[in-house]
Amino acid sequence: MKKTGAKLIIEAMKKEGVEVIFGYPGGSVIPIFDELYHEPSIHVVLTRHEQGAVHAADGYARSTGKTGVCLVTSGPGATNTITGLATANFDSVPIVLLTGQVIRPMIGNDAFQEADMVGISRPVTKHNYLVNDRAHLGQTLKEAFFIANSGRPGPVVVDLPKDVVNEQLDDEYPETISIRGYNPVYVGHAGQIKKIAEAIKVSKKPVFYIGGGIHISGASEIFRKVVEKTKIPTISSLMGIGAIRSDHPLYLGMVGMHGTYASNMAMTETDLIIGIGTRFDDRVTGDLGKFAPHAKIIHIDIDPATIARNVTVEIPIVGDARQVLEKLMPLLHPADIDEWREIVSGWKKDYPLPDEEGKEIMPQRVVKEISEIFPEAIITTEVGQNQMFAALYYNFTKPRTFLTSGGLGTMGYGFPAAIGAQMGNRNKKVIDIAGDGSIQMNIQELATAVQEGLPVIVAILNNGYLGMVRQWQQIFKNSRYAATCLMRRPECPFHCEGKAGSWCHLYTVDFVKLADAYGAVGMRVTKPEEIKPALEEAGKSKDKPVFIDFIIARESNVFPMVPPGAGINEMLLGKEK
Ligand SMILES: Cc1ncc(C[n+]2csc(CCOP(=O)(O)OP(=O)(O)O)c2C)c(N)n1
Repeated sequence: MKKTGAKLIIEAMKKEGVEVIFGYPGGSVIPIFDELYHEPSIHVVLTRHEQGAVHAADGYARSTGKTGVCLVTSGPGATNTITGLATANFDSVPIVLLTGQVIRPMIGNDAFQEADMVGISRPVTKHNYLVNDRAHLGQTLKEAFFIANSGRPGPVVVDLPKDVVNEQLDDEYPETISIRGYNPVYVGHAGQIKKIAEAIKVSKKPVFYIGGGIHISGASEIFRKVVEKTKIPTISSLMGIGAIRSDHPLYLGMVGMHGTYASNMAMTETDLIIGIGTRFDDRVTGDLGKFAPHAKIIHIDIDPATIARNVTVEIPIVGDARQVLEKLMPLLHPADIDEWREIVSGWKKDYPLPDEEGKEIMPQRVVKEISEIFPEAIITTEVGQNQMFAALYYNFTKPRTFLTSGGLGTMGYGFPAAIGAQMGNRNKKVIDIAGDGSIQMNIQELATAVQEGLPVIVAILNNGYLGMVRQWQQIFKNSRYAATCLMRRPECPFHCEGKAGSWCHLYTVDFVKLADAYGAVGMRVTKPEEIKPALEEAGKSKDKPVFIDFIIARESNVFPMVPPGAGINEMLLGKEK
């Protein structure tokens, strides 16, 4: 029987197991939304901005491992997704984005709401398609889902001209596919895997260094067994957080620009790095010339293009982290490294994370209380100090519970991602740890969360500044706070030098009223002793988002901090060290 392209798209969604689509309609996708109107098995979440839709699909995908799906219109709808695509691409998140396109005869004619989505999205997607033949639609969708969530996952765009969507054809969604030239390698080379075990045997100071690939491949369980067996100290990138319990005795914490003292020192002193599912990003390595000077590097990754891109690797292994670790496990023995373990434990004990207390609310304390009251929450973050405080001070115990924009560093990610995560995990607590700058980037999604009845908590660490940039200005620009004060008014002195004065308007967006205006719950917390009761109260909400506006110390900083261009062992440790 003949069916429209739109009908085939819905058939594809059902066969791919899609339960939720995040989207925003427009003229060129009306026929697809119309089909969804008739399809009760797929829930459509109407976000308030296309960027919100992609981040929500991203949060859904990161927290569940399933593919996030988005549907937006042509032109501005499509271009509004670019930041979300780039965010997902950097962090290897599977998303299928369907974009409307003008009818085929109009393509290239500057038609109303036309944008060359394939051209624009190419550098920020794993793959993209323009479907210019109705007969190719099913095959293309099948490929899109396969590519998005296989190998190194990533976002795939399918651009759909409206006439293709409307055209009728007698076809079915294909059951199988094969894509020429696309054959991700999952099983690592057995000989190379044996070499890992041999390298560990002779190493005196080995470390595991793990990244987001551990979550993606579902390797955290086997990885923990490997750690228990070998007793090798473990370091993670921002993306690897949660793969092993934050309070595990062998876990040294996050490495890099805001890494812990123990991780940064261990990475500098180690003689063997076993890197798994990680990119050796510049935020991790600091000055490459000073990075891990004594180390032999083993690099396991599913993406051959990632291996040895930034560092010199002696044992490269292309493969899926879980499969490689499963093969490695029987070859391993407890590492004979008592002395090394003592050294790293000493660093851990002697240089704990700074813990500031005072009359004002300290952000570290807010995150720690969140961790105590909601020990198994899914935490999303925005970008800035809030992100680093969350990474460092929340006690993560499970994989896929820390959702953060690592590679692109996208402000405005956390709140829509929390919405997506809550859609995929209705029984879990989802908390966005936010800055007062970032939260305003996608604050309109409050309406989405209210409409969907999602009890997401947004903990705003409100310092009245674009805090992370201000921290850099304080340290490297002699406290010249150019364009980072969110309270600045025309009557402020031209050079305020960062010193609060009589002219200071202690202005803040009234997040409480704003939450109220949207139909959510708003609270303001100004004293340390109010933190806990407020969080407990917020935890009681069952069907409404809660904004908690924590008015924190204006100039608190994240330490340790590695200055740009320095080696990661050359950390600034904060005031007291
Ligand atoms: C979309 C976007 N624009 C700009 C930046 C640069 N940036 C990084 S951190 C930061 C400050 C964030 O301020 P806020 O959200 O208030 O968080 P805080 O650092 O105070 O916790 C800025 C502007 C970014 N990462 N993303």
